[in-house]
Amino acid sequence: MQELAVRPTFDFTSETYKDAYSRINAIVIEGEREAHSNYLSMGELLPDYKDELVKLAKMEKRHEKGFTACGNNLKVTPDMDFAREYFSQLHGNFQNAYAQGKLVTCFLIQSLIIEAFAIAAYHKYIPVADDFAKKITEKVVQDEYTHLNFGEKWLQAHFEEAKTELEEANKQNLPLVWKMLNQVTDDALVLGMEKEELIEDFMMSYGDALANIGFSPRELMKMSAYGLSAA
Ligand code: PL3
Ligand code: FE2
Ligand code: FE2
Repeated sequence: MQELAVRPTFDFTSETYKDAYSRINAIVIEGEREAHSNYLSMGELLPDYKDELVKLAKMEKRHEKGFTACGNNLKVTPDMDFAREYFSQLHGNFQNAYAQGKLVTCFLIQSLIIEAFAIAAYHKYIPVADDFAKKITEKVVQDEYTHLNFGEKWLQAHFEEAKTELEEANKQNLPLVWKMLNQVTDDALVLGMEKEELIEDFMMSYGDALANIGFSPRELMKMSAYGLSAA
């Protein structure tokens, strides 16, 4: 018997769908907007890589535009106040780190945590998205790998000096990810994205990144699950 690909269908015009979308879409738009500004900030701390970081920032600007179009296409108004509040703690931590010149912490927050978070969300969204959003998200997720990879490479090259700060920054910021995930579990489910699968995908990218940077399997297991029991 031939197997049929099962693709759940959603009523993209229902009020329930649009209501959940108004928050998830806003989070994604705000995340892309902050990513743009974070890469520009990192370029200030790292003059040698400024051109490259400005390039990454421009990609984030394009992502922001793409996801704004996705909301428009579904006639959804993104709840940007909700999204700003949603990111406020993580963004505050980034800005503090930047103000103190703590580049390693900036890398961990933006290029590892936020990019792995985005990759998990986009991966799980693609199979359940409307056709318009699907095309856009497929392109975006490729870029996010480039971003994660950039962070990985830089941290790998500076592993010895960066290790302690990475562990500290992980401790401070990873619990926020689980908290943020819990805040959107219900909305994500309306869009067809399951919490357990999001966690799994996040752990894969984040754990792989930590391994590539130089952490031992034991260290990275401990680090990538930090604070997860509260989720
Ligand atoms: C940077 O390039 C992009 C930043 C965008 C962040 C998007 C976050 C989307 C969150 C909605 C679903 C929760 C996924 C949780 C994964 C642990
Ligand atoms: Fe992005
Ligand atoms: Fe990115």
